Amino acid sequence: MANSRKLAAEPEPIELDWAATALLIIDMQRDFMEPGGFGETLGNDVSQLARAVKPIAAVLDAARAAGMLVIHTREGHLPDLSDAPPAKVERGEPSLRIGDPGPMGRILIRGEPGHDIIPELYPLDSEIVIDKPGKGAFYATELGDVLQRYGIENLLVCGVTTEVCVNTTVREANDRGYRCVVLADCCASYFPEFHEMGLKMIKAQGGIFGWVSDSAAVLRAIS
Ligand code: C5J
Repeated sequence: MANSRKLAAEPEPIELDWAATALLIIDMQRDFMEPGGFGETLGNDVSQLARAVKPIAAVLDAARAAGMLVIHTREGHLPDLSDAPPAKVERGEPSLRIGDPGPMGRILIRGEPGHDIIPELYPLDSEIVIDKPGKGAFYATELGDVLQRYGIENLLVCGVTTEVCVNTTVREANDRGYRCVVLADCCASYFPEFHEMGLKMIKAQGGIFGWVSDSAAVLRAIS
């Protein structure tokens, strides 16, 4: 992997020090991706998210081959729900609420099958997995400490959903000084129009929250 090579991106190409860059894969969990999980209980069509899996797998393979730091996140709560605010648990009219038993175990609870990452993108033992109770990956987690420990300055961000956990994490990261490059085809939303808007919000105004690129550009740059 070249130490620093320009990555095609919007609003403009960006030069990254790859040794200071991590791949951050947000919430590619069965609870969001598969029927019977949290996403579907909220009334969403989970098939909308499948399109991101192959592009993420390609970037993940390349990142592993290049020796890049890989971090996976999972949204979920402790079995006693002590980290789940009532305002989150009680919201809306889901068919099953957070903590209720469902076909993949208790909805959005750590340790349950539905909370785990989909097999296609399963973390290696050597990779970092951050469990987060919120939408942003920095809130109430060790992510900030991990990035500092590894000398990370730049994040390639993938995952679901574009406008919720991806956008929230990018905004948190941007405020903490990280350069975030969101990979458009490696993200997805239950609402295609929110996906498009979520990406536009990141790269608007000269890249107010970061940059938007794609899997092909990353493969060209790091392979
Ligand atoms: C949501 C997420 N959509 N990972 N979580 O509730 O985006």
